[in-house]
Parts: sequence; structure tokens; C-alpha cells
Amino acid sequence: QIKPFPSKFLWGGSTSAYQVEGAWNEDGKGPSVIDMANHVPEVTDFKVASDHYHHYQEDIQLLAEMGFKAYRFSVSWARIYPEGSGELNQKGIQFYHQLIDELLSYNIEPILTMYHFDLPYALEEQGGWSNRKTVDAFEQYAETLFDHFGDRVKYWLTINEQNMIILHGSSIGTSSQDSENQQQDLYQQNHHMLVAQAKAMALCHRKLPNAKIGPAPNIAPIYPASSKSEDILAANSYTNIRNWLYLDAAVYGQYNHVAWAYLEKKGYTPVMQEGDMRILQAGKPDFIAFNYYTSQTVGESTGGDMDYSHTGDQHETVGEPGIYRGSVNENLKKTEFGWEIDPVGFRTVLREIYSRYHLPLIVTENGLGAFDQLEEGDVVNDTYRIDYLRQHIEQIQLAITDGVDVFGYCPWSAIDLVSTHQGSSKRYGFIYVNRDEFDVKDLRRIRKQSFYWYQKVIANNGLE
Ligand code: BGP
Repeated sequence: QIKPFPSKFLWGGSTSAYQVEGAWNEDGKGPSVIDMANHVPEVTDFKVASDHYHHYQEDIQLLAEMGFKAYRFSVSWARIYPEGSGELNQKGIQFYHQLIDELLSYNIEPILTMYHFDLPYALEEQGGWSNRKTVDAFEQYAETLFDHFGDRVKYWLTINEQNMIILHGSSIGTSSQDSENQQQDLYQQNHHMLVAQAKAMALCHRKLPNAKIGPAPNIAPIYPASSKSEDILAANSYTNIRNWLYLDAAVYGQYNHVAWAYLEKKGYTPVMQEGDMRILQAGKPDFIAFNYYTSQTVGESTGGDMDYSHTGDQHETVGEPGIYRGSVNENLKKTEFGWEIDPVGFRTVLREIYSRYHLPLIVTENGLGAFDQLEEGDVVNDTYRIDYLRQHIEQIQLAITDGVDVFGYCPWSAIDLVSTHQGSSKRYGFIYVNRDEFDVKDLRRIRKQSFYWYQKVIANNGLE
């Protein structure tokens, strides 16, 4: 007997500030690392994006029309603190006040990500996350958000995909500035983020007893490339390094021992200040949010060479000489962008996370990037997206039937926005935004087929 979705299930969708808002230098916003990064010339930059900053009312009205119960968005840190810390930008505060009020006027629950890749550039210039002072800046920023929005925002996410920032940081604007020991420096940044996150979680609980807060990593099930014991061991190593390092620190306030042994072996261990472990212990999450797109497959790596193998054109370059190497999973189909599609892996990972941490789960990203076609009469027939989402929603329901506590699903993305790596032709939304890679056109909003389909799913509290 398949269990139904819980009656208060948070059906929604996700975006992030730099990918959707545009208005990159308006109303006092400071530059972020994303704005200042060397941009690939072939794809859209983030200056205008979907211009949600000026269209948010229209956009939220459309989300309400779909029946959204929740909307997960991020606050641009550099809109609140143009210099990263110090002087507050009232216009930035004002914008998010309006956005939150607009959501609440439709009974849409705001789910607020505090930091989604777009570190204020002023902080980066002082060393970014390598500099311990960024922890203090984040704490000040977190407190400001709690003070201004804590009366209306119940669900808080700390850092989006911290594990991806560390494992693939160079493409997200937080690459290491220390050329001598880049990897050690990245794990130093990671440690600072863990401390910052724990402080924010503790502060949230002190200031807002009714609020709930959690981390939002990208979690994938890791498969061994074969049933060979060495491949299984490699998959286990990678799971600990990629997934549990981050969640163990967030939930248990401890470094995962397998990941720590790896850091020691490689000489990457972070320098800690006295009391850091107590800080990690003191800030605990109320739930785990995570993003899921695909699984990963790895086999053993015997080489000490830099043979960096990777999984085709999937966005992860996976490999650690002597430990694991990425491998293609021949059993899975791929998206137009080469990402393997694995709905069953979603159920596996929901089970894995829940059995490991016993905390309620919310999915904060999941979706399909594709080249959508705008047809005559403003039609976007994105049946491939409907298929992808349907298959994943089916697996959530099976996981719920397995006993996993899942309280929300916010696919990526609520509305078309600019992809982190591949411009605005790679679309994820339920709502089409009429723009090209370089021509922003009229930015008109168009309901895709998936919009009408998801509207029914929500109205039905699940699939037919
Ligand atoms: C996640 C990020 C999002 C989003 C998504 C899709 O890693 O949290 O910001 O970009 O991936 O990735 P892409 O835009 O590269 O297709």
C-alpha cells in the first residue's frame, strides 16, 4: 500500500538570487564573486537574468496560480551588505520585505537561503572564506536577516551546496587564492563555513524559537562501478568525502572519520581555533534540506598520477588519484546536457539520509535542464520535464512509504533563470522567460506545459 503525501506537504519551487534577480548593481547592491568572475563569453552573464527584481509581483502571482505552498529563494548578501559587513543597505532589506510579504499574501511559505554561491566581492578581496573574519561577517549578516525577516520566515537554509563549493569551487567563484596549497586552503574555507553555519543555527534558535533551520548540500548516492570489493571501497570513500563530511559536521558537530583520514593523508586538514568543535556541537539543524539531480558512479583509482577521469559531460569532474575515479553509468539515460537521470537513486538517497540522521527532509532542488522551444501561440511543450519530475515525485512517495519523513519538494526551478554554468538556454523552469542568451527581448512570462501539469499535482497533493 503506497502512502499518500502528508497533508501539509510543501509543494513549491526554487530559485537563487544571482540567477533570477538581475538588477546586479541597482539600489545599492555591491558586487558579488559571481559578478566579478571571469565569465565564459559564449553564455549569458547574470546582470539582467530573469529580471525578477522588477518582476517579482508578477512572478509570485504565477507561482500562486500554480498552487505553490512554498517558495525557496536566496537573499543576495551583497544587496544587504554591499561591503559584506558594516553598513546595511536599506533598499536591499526593503526588497526582501516586499518579496516576503507578497509571498505571504498568497499563503506561500517563504524558505530563505542565506547564501547561495554569491559571496560579496568585498569579502573575497580580503581572502574570502580563507579569512576567519568572513565567519564574523556571516554571523552579522545572519543576525540581520533574523532581525528583519524572522517574524515571517519560518524555514531557513544556511549555505547552498557547500560541498559543491569545496569540490568544484573554481566554477562557483570561490577558488583558492593560495596557490601553494590549494586543496588545504579549500578545506580551511570549508571549516570556516562549517563554523559560520553552526553559529547561524545556534543564533537562529536563540533568537527565533519557532523557526527551523538546516543546511542544504547536494547529496548523491554513490554507486561502485562494479561489484569488485575495491570499487565498493572507493564508492564508500567518495560517499564520506562528498556527502557525509558536510552533514556529519552539521548534524553531529563532528568531522566524518573517513573524510578526516583522507584529509590527513593528503595534508589538507584545516587549522582550527580553540573552541571550534564546541561551536560545531552547539549549532544543530532542525531538518536537512538537500539538492538532488543525479547519482554518481566511481571505481577504484590505483594511480598516483593525475589521471583525472570524469563522468562524460556531467557537471562534476570526479576523481582523486589513489582513492576513486568517476565512471559512466551505462544503465542510465542522460539529459541533453549529459547529466545522468536516476529517479530510483533519489529514493535510495532519501532512505540513506534519513536512516543516518533521523531528521525531517526537504528537497530544495531537483529538475531537468533542457533547450526549451517557444512555439507559435506561446506554447512550450516540455513533456521531457514532466516525465523527469513525475518519475522523481513517484520515488519520493515510495520513500515516504518506506518510512522516510519528507515534508517538502521544491524543484529547480520555479521560473526560468540563468544556469550557473551554461547560460540562459539551459532552462529548468515551469515558467518560460522570453529572452535569448544575449538579447533580453521582452522578458515576457509564459506558462509551460509543465506549469499546468504541476498545478494539477499540487491540487491533487501528489500524482494521479
Ligand atoms: C545546483 C545549484 C543551482 C543550479 C543547479 C543547476 O548546483 O545550486 O544554483 O545552478 O545546480 O545547475 P546548472 O545551472 O549548472 O545546470
